[in-house]
Amino acid sequence: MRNALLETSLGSLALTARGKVRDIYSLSEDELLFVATDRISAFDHVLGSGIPDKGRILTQLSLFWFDFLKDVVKNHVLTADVAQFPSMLAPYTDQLEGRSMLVRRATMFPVECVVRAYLSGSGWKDYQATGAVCGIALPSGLRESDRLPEPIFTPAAKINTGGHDENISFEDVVAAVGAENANALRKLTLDIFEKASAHAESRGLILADTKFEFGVVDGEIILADEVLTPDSSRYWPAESYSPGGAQPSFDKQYVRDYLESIRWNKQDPAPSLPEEIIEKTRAKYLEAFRLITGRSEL
Ligand code: Q0N
Repeated sequence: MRNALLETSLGSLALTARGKVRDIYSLSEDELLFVATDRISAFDHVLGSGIPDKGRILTQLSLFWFDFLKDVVKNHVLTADVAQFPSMLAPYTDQLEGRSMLVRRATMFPVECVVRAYLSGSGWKDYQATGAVCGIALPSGLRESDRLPEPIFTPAAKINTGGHDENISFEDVVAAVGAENANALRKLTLDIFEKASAHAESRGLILADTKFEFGVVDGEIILADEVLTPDSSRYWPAESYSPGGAQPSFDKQYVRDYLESIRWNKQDPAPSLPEEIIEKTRAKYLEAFRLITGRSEL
């Protein structure tokens, strides 16, 4: 049985942030080390088991998309080649290889830049309650998972670890970052989405929605965080798309179905997963990687 990396430990390096899945270390005033572990979350909890290679798969997917999008927007990646990392990281090569990126430290905007082309998740909830998403009025009579007339910018405010992000209006973004930045973030988000979703579609995948995070370096807005991974996006196989209800999760459906089957109460401690669920889920992440990148090897 393969093993999953659940937690990094890089000696005396300072952990800047630990997300549900990613660990970020401070290297210098200008540089961070971004490490994707094999942790997996479901129903807002990190589970007791990891998915072997998930961090590598998601890092390689992010790198594919950063490169694919580089003519539209600059990004925070300096290098993902461990051999080019500062020599103090050399002892940790086994933990870092394939799953880490040396990135530029940016001043992050306190906004999650979400774009939705289909009505799902919190967008569907808001629409049912108000007929709008983030203050954007939508046609009446839409069903869950329906395609929207056009992709819409539906920003969210970060709520610290745990808890869902809160959908906010464009005016709230203006209040937080100023009108010029708000307009730039909306345009970048929609432009990136248009290019990425055309590629996904050409590979038989619907990109229903995704979330970007941007920051500023030297006065310029750059794309940061992870991009267009199954953790930050909803990908649906075009072939089985069927609006009028929730679509199965491309990557986590085996996990969700298992957790429902054991009637976990969705409180900590989150359960571990049986080997079969881990293997099937790993295969889904690899399938997403293959479909999107056209490559069969990490
Ligand atoms: C940064 N986050 C939130 C872990 C990641 N390039 C950067 N410069 C400065 N800060 C950040 C980045 C980036 N990327 C971003 N924290 C620090 C993203 N979290 C979400 C949870 O998982």
